Amino acid sequence: MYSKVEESWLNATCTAYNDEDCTHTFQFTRTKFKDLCIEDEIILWEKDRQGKVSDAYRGTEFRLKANEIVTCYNLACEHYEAVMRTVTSKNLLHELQDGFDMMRERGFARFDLTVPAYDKLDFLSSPKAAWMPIVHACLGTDVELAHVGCMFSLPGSHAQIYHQDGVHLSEKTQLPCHAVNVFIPLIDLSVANGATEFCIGTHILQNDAYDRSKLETPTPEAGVPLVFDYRNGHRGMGNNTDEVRPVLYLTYSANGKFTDEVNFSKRRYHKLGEMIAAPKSREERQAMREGGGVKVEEEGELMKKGESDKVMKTSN
Ligand SMILES: O=C(O)CCC(=O)C(=O)O
Repeated sequence: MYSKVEESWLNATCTAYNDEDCTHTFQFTRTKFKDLCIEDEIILWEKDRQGKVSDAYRGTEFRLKANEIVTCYNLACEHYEAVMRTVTSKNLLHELQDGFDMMRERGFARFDLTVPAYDKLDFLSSPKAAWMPIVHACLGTDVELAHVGCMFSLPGSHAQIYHQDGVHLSEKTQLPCHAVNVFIPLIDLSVANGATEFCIGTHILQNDAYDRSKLETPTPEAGVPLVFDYRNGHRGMGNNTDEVRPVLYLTYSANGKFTDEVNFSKRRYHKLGEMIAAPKSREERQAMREGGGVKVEEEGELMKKGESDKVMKTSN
């Protein structure tokens, strides 16, 4: 991860984890960019990086917990279904390509979801979240969580066009990192399900072109965060499995330094408006019928009176 001090990479190693207050301790080392071979870029993920990433870092603590992964996964799926149901019911499929505030297309069969329920999940926005020491080391103490979303790649999605999420803030000099993305896969990533491909070193000014010799495709397990400079070139690969591939992401910026008006603009996208509720399941309908204890009694009464036609109405 390129960071504040001159042109250097920042390597982070988790050396301790405190069970009581759930905090992580990291040891940071810096290497001058000019002294490096390309393998030294740190994009953080679970896999061993030539001994730089300690066992502690690879431990189970440095990731979302299993129940948190399931919660985020289910919320993303429910949100995707709710948006698609609403878009279909409101006859707005033709507007999907332009994007809605709640969901934007990012390539064939790949959607960027804004899941409102994620805003209420404290474990995502917590200053004690496992990835925060790294975020602070890159951006300084004063950081803002600018956006939380989910990249929802459907079975059969295509590889994306190579891109950077944000531009350099200066065209002339290489400035320190002003924003990072934290990607957290909600299933184990693999080449088959379309792990994100990164082009190492492309966050350096005038070094941003796609270069096959600089490609890395980390395959972290579910819940393991992957932190990268907002200017780093990358693309989501195609999903050739029959399972959706949701990747939660958090965008942090150095406070006051940067607001992304392109990706997260409220004005740019159509508002989807009120969501259309899902039809009730068989179980819910059954529960409603049974829950209406009064109705059951009434039904009994009505039956006695031989008014069976009214019974039919109340019980359906
Ligand atoms: O889905 C992915 O793996 C990456 C998505 C992405 O980079 C984007 O849409 O900007």
